Amino acid sequence: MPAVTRMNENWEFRKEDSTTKQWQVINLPHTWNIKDVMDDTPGYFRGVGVYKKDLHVNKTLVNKELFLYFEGANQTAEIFINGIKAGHHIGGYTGFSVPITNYIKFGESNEILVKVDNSHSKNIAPLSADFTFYGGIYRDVYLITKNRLHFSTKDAGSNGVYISTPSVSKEKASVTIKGFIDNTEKGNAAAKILTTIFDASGKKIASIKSSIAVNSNSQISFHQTIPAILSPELWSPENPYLYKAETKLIDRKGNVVDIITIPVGFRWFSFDAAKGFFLNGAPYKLVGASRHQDYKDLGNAVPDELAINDVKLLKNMGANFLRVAHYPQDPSVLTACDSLGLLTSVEIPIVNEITETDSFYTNCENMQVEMIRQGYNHPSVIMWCYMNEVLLRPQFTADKERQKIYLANVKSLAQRLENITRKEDPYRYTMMANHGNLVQYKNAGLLDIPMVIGWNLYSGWYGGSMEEFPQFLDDFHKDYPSKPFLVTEYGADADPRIRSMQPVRFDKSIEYTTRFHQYYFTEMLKRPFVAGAIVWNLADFNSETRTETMPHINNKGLLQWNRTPKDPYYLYQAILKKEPFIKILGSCLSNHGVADSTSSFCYQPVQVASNFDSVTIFLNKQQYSTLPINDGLAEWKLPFKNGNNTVVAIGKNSNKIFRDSITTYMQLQPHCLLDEKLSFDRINIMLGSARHFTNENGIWWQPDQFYKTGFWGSVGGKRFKLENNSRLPYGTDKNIVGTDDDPVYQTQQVGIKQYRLDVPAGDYQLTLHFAELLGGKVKVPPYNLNDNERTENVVRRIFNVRINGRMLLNQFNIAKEYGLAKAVAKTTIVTVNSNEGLQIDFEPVEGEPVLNALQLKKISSQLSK
Ligand code: GCB
Ligand code: CA
Repeated sequence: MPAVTRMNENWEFRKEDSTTKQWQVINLPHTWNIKDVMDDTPGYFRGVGVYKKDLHVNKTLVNKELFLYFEGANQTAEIFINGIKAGHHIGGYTGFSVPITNYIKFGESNEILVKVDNSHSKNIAPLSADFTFYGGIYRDVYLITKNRLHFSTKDAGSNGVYISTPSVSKEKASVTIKGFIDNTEKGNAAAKILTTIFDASGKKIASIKSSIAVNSNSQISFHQTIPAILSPELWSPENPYLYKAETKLIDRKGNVVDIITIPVGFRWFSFDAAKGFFLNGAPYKLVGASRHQDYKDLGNAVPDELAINDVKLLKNMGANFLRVAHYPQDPSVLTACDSLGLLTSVEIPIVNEITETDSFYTNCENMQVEMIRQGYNHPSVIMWCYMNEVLLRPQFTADKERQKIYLANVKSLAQRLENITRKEDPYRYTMMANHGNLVQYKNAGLLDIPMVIGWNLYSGWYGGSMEEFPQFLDDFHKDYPSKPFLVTEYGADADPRIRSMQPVRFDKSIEYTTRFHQYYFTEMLKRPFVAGAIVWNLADFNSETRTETMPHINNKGLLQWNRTPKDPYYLYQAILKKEPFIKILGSCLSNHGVADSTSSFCYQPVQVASNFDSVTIFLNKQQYSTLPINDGLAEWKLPFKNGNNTVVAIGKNSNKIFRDSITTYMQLQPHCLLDEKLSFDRINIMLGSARHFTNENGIWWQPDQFYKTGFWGSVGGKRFKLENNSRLPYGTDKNIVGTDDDPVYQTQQVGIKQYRLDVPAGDYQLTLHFAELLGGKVKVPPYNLNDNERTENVVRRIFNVRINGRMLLNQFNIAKEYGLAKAVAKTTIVTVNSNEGLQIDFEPVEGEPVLNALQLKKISSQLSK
């Protein structure tokens, strides 16, 4: 019998070029990029990493065939056994098997050495993308021991046996089994292949036996058909019923020499351009999300349990679809989709652009074949895909004639991949995902190639308005009435630390994003011709080149990078779940708020996501209104008091009451800082935005206001806004060096004259925060359609800052003293006398003064002295 042993433990690792030459003991999965993708220095190590391990091979195995199986190493790997090269692989996202028998010393210890290289290669996809190309052996490695007569391990990293269900109906289903057998014995072999189908309870329901003969040192293919399994129990996300096919290879003497077990799901499906997707004969809207494979603190080196947990989280959201994007992922993902019930699409990582070389094309074709053969046996897969937004960065923009050739090459590569896919797997659909430039894809002839079109649409996020989204859906359907399509991506960033009472496009607030999802999803539900609604993305993920509020992270996840749910996740649960659901949205309740003028209450918005018709809300045992739930949500404004507050939301249906409750400690800040009813001890203010920001340590920053006598706020100036930038509502998207609280520094008030805080007498610690936001070359991450780089003029800015008349900063020049986009904090102690308040004056010397943020903390009160 064959044996498969996981070989993750006790490897040694070092970077090839490292000066120390020190080996470090590690376990797989492993990546060398966990830290450097998160630091303030742009870029991350892309080069060669070397792994080695001693493998003792028992003498008893001398008549066996041994293979190493790598589930994934990014992005090329060379394997050496006892110093001799045994194999190599190109492409970071598919598995591969390396025959090692000929290099092994039996009964001894053998050195396995693997060189992995994640350098940029113009011949290997992806060339560029909005995600990080972490290097390493980042998935499991196995040692496979087989008999000399065995199901082939040479077939594109597959297990050598392929099951299809060419025709399925309620009445009956057929099963075909195909595969390859290798014989490395000295003599010819005669054998039997026995495939048995078991139902989920383990009952044998069908079987087929065939005889084969294989010459020495050769391979044969085989083919079996089980014509009819009657009244099959159908597979669907709602009922992921799996049969099991067990294919045995039995030698002349009757010994089982190899065995492959494959899950079988009986289902049929189709896409209809007018009516959308159909599963098992009924209309079925595909709803789900894409998943990237990385995880906080682990990079792409994620153990199977966490990958499987992602599938569970998606399933538990009420979804029925996973877009495995933008590359094939760990095999455990598709296995989990089969058994938990999620339909899937899988794609190879051709993203943004191609290279016009034969080796690029061949590598893409190989990836496509590996993806299909390795994923073939998963009933969850319904589509094989091959390009994502391939015209996002069309090369040769300055030379239109040359660009025509480039576009023709993109098209011919698409056609090659399409042809291969249809040949490899006639039972699934093909798809490619495009960004929202219809005309560009139409003119390039790309809309005619795949069977299904995916659209990645972001109006109302990167630019434009949300209303352009349904318009696009209608326009495309009108233009291409016979082309099935789905929305393969839509989403908006939600930085879990940012909230806003006045959410606007691209402010990264949770509130804007919740609204965005509600709107987009509702519009897709209204349109049967939209086959699917696939959120970008299930979880936040690393994209090293991104900066913005959380540098290096794309925050479009419904879950945070560590998989903590954000509000939009609950919104989907409310809309999709069949069982009663009611959830008070967490981010709406910050622990801080500004009291109203009576200083007794602070009115806070409270959102509840639910699938009840209406929900009644209680705060501190007092009942407030019952509101209808519209598209999954209702929102109240409730008066929170200082101290503990308990919110209860209640939904009723005919026979039962369902509730959710939360208790939150609210620290009310007085409306007027002089107010004695609520003691004031600190205030943290961000200028230049309408955001609230709570950092990792729970420090709450509130937005600025204009000063009025008796209160606090800024005098003069305006919010910093980048000129000619239609994407950012305010502030900069630059990474601010030296802080994790980037949003505190990314916005500012320009031309500020004064900051005044009417505070009681006492000693205070005052901190002023600055960063020079303008100047220098800015690399713009790949999603920006207009330019890859912008150059900002350096402004000359010199100013003085006085605190109650005393000079704190004389001739202050942030850029000169600290550099650009660097967090600068200036702290001082001030004594404020009665009826004096605190006044900070900004005096321009050259250019306009700025202030990014301010913190005031009471040290003592003079009254209590
Ligand atoms: C896209 C890309 C995806 C990006 C996403 C975004 O269209 O397909 O790779 O991450 O947009 O967040 O901008
Ligand atoms: Ca795995």
